[in-house]
Amino acid sequence: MAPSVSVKLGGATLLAASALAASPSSYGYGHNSTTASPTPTITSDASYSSTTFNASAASTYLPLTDFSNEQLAFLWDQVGSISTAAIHTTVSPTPEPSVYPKPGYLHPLVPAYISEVESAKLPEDFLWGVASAALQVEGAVDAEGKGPSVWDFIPHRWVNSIADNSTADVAANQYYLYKQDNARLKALGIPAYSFTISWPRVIPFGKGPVNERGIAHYDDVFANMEANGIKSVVTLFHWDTPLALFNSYGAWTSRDIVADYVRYAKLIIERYDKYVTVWYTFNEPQYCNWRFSNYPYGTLLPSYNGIGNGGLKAEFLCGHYTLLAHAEVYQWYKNVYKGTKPMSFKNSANWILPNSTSAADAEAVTRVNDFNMGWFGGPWTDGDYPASLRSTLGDLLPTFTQAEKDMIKGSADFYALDGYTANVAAAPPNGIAACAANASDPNYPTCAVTATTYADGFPIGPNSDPGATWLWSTPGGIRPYLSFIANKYFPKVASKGIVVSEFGFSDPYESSFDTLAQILWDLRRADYMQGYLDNILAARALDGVNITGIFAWAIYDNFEWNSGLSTKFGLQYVNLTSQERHPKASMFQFLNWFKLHGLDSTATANITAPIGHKRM
Ligand code: PNW
Repeated sequence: MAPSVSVKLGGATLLAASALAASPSSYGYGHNSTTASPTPTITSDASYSSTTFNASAASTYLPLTDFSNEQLAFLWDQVGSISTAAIHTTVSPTPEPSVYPKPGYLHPLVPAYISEVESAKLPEDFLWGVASAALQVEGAVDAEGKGPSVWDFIPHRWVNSIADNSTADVAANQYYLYKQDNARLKALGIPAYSFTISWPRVIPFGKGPVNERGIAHYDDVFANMEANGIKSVVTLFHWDTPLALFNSYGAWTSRDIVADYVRYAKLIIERYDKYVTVWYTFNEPQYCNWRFSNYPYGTLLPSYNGIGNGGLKAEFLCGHYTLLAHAEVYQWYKNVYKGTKPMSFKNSANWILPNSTSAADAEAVTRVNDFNMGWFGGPWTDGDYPASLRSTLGDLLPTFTQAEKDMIKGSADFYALDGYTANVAAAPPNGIAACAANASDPNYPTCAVTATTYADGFPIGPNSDPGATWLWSTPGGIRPYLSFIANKYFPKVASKGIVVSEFGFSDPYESSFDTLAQILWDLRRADYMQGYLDNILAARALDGVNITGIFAWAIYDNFEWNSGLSTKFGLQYVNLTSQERHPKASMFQFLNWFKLHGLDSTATANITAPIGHKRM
């Protein structure tokens, strides 16, 4: 549920819209009162001109033409004061241990879930590794000329919006520790790292000049990845929209974002394509309803483009511009730049089970799929939105021209699924048709009720941390889901391939453990890893789904958006004081699985731990 919005005083925080709306009449200018005030005489000095000010009438642009240091300082003042890490220069790596502390036979790793795939092997070109996102791991948020993103602003200015009141100011400090992190990946034998570039680090205002120091940083990151022999899987945008673009035109609710994003994307692709194995334009545009756009519009940030406080209008405008921005980059990359690396975007979607055998619940399942996967399914279908979205949303859903549909259609080389969990869906009590016809129905527009318990009330799997109430461990869901996507929902994707681009787990109350020993044996995450990996392999080896890659979330503990630093997803623990990283049992579960099913390597030999009943 979205936290309520309140305004923190101080800094250059924009005034609440309600306060702005009240100001004109209190000064006697520009109101519509029938008892008209006399025309004000401001001054007898003719060099003054006067106008009728009315901030609540602001509807579109705050021109963004000033790219000065002063304007950058103004943006950071809008965010507030930033914490700096004790380590704030790039650290040279120290040698990694030759063997890491790991689980022993008294509690071996979780045994295999699916015996039929115990000897199945992955092909040589199978791509696998761990994942992160810039905002969640980098820290150093105002260092070396970076501009603020909306995700720097939110923790500082939106009171109580982050469960533990933490910020991403320092996080795992990857900005300064990447050399050690890459040395660790290499030593563990992890062949690829899926990470993201911070747009406001490279272009501090989102548009306008490029920040040389930001570019120099990523130059080093890519060079260091290459030196360590780790493949770079790169996402261009993972929700950290430059704050200046919110101030200027409402970010993802304006078509202007398309040109600004495309310009940024081209810069990064032209500079780093030679290093990159796979490109993702966007992370999970499904969260256009939340992380992209359900920001404090009209309160902490201006409300442009007639979107009021956000809501459905913002959500579907955001999705629309995201699809256009993605497709434009894709077509440019393939047809103009002649890029050869696979390109797609990452989708957040889950396996949906019907709550009963009724036709209404089956339709509820279809609607959930349409409003998640189908909304962004144009690249794998006809370039347009599903009919169910069009008929339900009407004018709330923007329309594509035929040329735009043609641009979107086919604009992805494979499907990328961030598939973490599952859900049970039921038709709403008043029926789907009544809900779909009524925009004020509480279940509108999906018109399905989703749950994490079966009809009998039993949970669909073990729960995760209270900071991730949406996440339940459901390894049995990923296998049929992958078949469903390949064979039924997006059949055109079947030959192109599916990458499981994120999956991961947050053990309950992990942040309450106060010794390293308690933290390191993360049984639920280890079990989740084994269960998901076996089921993904079964989809590939037994069901014939063309799975071409697997990435675990996350490389280490990080800033989990509105849940802050206390909801942990890491395969490595991060000591937030010393910034040391320690592989958890789940990391060994993950690595041993690839040792068994993937290519053997000397590095992975160092991490072998006993599995189940088999003594090593
Ligand atoms: C992903 N769901 O988000 C994001 O890409 C990461 O940034 C994030 O840290 C990670 O998952 C863990 O939350 C998701 O409701 C958010 O199914 C929600 C869902 C899935 C993924």
